[in-house]
Amino acid sequence: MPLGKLQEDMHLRQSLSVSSMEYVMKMASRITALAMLATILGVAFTYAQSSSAISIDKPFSRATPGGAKVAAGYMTITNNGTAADRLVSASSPAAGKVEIHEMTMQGDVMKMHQLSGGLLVGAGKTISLAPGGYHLMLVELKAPLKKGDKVPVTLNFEKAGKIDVTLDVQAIGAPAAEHMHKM
Ligand SMILES: [Cu+2]
Repeated sequence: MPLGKLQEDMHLRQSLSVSSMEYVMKMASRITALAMLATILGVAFTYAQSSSAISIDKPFSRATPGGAKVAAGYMTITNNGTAADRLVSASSPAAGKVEIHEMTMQGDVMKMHQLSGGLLVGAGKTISLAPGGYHLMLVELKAPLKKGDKVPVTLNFEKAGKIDVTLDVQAIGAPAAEHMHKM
């Protein structure tokens, strides 16, 4: 309430001979209402912040050899929240689509498959997307990736929502697993 209005209100009440005690009570209830409103806003603010429980570290990719239409995206995903979250999808203007993959050893052979249900990140857990394991797969690359390129990717989490990251493109040179991406 504007101060001017308060003063006017006070003046009016005094002129009407309302007991000062009643006036104090009325003001106290207004202040209580304001305090409650502040608390509600505070809770809403905290809730909004908790949607950023996910943090992403060191997102990177590697330069693609000539003609390759796919590239992998790596990063570390940490869930600082108290509830599990799930990376459900991703997209990038640099690729036709971005899939979430896992690479596993089957005997002597590295195989990868798409995680159609997304990638679960438990409360308080850190998951590494790294060569030889989980990774994003940028499919239908619009142009080859060169060392030094910055590739924007939007991650879409079930709870945290959309998080934009930038893949730092490093040199070709690659851990053994990398060439298996040529599908
Ligand atoms: Cu893959």
